[in-house]
Amino acid sequence: SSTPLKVAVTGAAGQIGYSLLFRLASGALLGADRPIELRLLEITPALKALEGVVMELDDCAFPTLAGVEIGDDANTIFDGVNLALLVGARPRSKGMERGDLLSANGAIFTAQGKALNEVAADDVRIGVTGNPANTNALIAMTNAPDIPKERFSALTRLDHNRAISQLAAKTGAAVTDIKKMTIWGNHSATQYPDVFHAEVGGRNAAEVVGDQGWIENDFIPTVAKRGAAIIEARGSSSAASAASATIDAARDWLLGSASDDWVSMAVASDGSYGVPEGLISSFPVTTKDGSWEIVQGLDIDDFSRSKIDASVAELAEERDAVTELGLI
Ligand code: NAX
Repeated sequence: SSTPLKVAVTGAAGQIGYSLLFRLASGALLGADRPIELRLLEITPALKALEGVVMELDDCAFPTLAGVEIGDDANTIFDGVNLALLVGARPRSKGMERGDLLSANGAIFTAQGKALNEVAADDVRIGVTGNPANTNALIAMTNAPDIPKERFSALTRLDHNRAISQLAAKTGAAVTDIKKMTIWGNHSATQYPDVFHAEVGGRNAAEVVGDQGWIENDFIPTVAKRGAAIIEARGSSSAASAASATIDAARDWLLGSASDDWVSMAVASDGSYGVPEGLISSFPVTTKDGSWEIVQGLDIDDFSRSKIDASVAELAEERDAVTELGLI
């Protein structure tokens, strides 16, 4: 169809926004034949900087960019959007307690959930990148009662891509030879990147690696702490890779995952794999026509069970904290 897809991006003047908008506008989401219209939400003090970014978008003369609207009012910006990428969030500043961080983000994601509920298109899909992503998605979902719960997801695709990259480097395989990677749980240091169901060139990845020590002491912590390593090296948090993963996740959600593979998405649990219903937790999912399904029937051994349980326990704690704060 040549009707532009209306895509909202929040935090559009931020670091991730600076990579994300240009990729979206150049056709990385839906290809060169489908125009998109960008709806960019920022806080008032960042609108001037955002105007500069829009000048640069104009200067790219992207054939697939059908229009750009910017503003600081969610009800205006989210009006009729088909896809909302919620990237903007309140970062943890020095001396900020966990509860303060959850309240600050709670204010953002309750308001944005309500606005989406009011004005988004009937087919809207919402992807949350801003941290704490899983719990922010839970807050937005709970504050948007008229939007089906399965339309909300939080981003663990960056973790998924990091895990593929690490496994490819270890085994000497190409990233395209790695299939069925899974991130379980929270997008945090407790996440569990699972190679036991992954494949390298069609063979079981754990068997190809043949080194439980590497999996436990190298692979898992490297993937889980990659964000911190990037900050240490670059002086700022991952941005281009986060933007790329945000697009990968949205593209696969809308257009479907490959038939011989799955992807990781944090979605509302239906109780699968013992994850309490309603928590936004990362699972292996297949996607098709804008819907996702949790991959069923995977054997979870004791090692994986304890890792999944630990991350899910953290999600339950975050949910309890935002419940106590009255945000959900
Ligand atoms: P920046 O601080 O560069 O940009 C955030 C932008 O959001 C700012 O321009 C700010 O003005 C805006 N903003 C704040 N409140 C807003 C509101 N109520 N409405 C609209 N805009 C608002 O951060 P950046 O590096 O772009 O990261 C954005 C978020 O992504 C952070 O929460 C970060 O922690 C998170 N990340 C999530 C990742 C993931 O894999 N899920 C990985 C990368 C990143 O760390």
